[in-house]
Amino acid sequence: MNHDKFLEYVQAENKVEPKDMMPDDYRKLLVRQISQHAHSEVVGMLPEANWITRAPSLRRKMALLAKIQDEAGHGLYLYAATETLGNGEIAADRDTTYNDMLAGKAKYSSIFNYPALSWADIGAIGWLVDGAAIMNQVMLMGNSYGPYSRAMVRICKEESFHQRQGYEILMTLCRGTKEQKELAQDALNRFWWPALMMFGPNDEASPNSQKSMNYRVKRESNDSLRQRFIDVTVPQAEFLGLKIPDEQLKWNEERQHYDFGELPWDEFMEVLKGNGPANKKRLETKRKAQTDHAWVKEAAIAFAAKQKAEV
Ligand code: BYC
Repeated sequence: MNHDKFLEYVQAENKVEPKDMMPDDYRKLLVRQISQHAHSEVVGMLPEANWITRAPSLRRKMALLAKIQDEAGHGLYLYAATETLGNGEIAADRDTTYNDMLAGKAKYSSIFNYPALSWADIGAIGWLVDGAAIMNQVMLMGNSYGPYSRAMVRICKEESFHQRQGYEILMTLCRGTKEQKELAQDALNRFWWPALMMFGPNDEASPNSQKSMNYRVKRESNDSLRQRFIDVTVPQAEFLGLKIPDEQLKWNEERQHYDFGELPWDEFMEVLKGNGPANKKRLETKRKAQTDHAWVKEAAIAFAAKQKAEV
């Protein structure tokens, strides 16, 4: 299949499977995006793991543990989907992609470079971070690469539970004492803009969008998903009785959308360069785990080899 035929094939809503012919730039685009998505899932476990021992009740602790385990599972499906793309010339094995992340060469979502400072942040992460992730991932369920698209279906179901557990934490805090409501407002103040930046740069500053749209990997633009997220989230904040920290936020009757202020793009660029509040800590933690827990991997490989020999 030549390049034009391939484009026609994906644009007619057909799925591409691992053994199908595909152009190299399609393969590379997917390796980049799916592996970065996987890195986001496993780095994203860190801010929340920080609160497992301090969850305010057994029920909250169990829900948080289950959520964090789900994120590890999402990482696993996504690394596995990435691995289906390796072809001898383009490396997609887990060691290569993971080491690129540890070396700071591959990105993970900017949002995970912000710390979780209070219990209310765990609520804000579920509500806003998982909420933004679902908005993006529902769109990705329709992407043209079969294994990625199928992984998204399952991930979205689990993310929906994550979003609700976060919103429920905030509902409880907002119905509690004045101090508890202040904690919730403070979490919203700190997580609002970083959550909006999860959708990536504005469309005119997004170098990968055009190709990704042509190949039907991205189905909607960064700005259109961001707008939809704002439109659904503002009423949720109002229901909680919280104020979104944007003086320019206003319903626009003509557009039938909320208008909103300029995002702090300088901060976004700094976070992407590795200078966010927690970038160094996140990578150090993952590098240390790689060394300290190398024995787990070695033991698993030895066990698998022993089982194979016994068959
Ligand atoms: N952070 O041309 P653009 C979760 C990069 S985790 C960092 O628009 P694209 C969860 C972008 O990679 C779910 N980097 O790119 C887990 C590109 O650089 P490279 C996370 C960003 O790919 C635990 C450059 O900027 N979701 O739910 O067309 C606990 C230019 O951007 C960001 C995903 O990973 C960012 N925010 O569009 C709780 C979704 N934005 O790669 C929750 C999968 C942009 O050329 N990814 N960049 O060096 C995507 O959908 C797309 O890659 C993006 C960006 C929409 C993020």
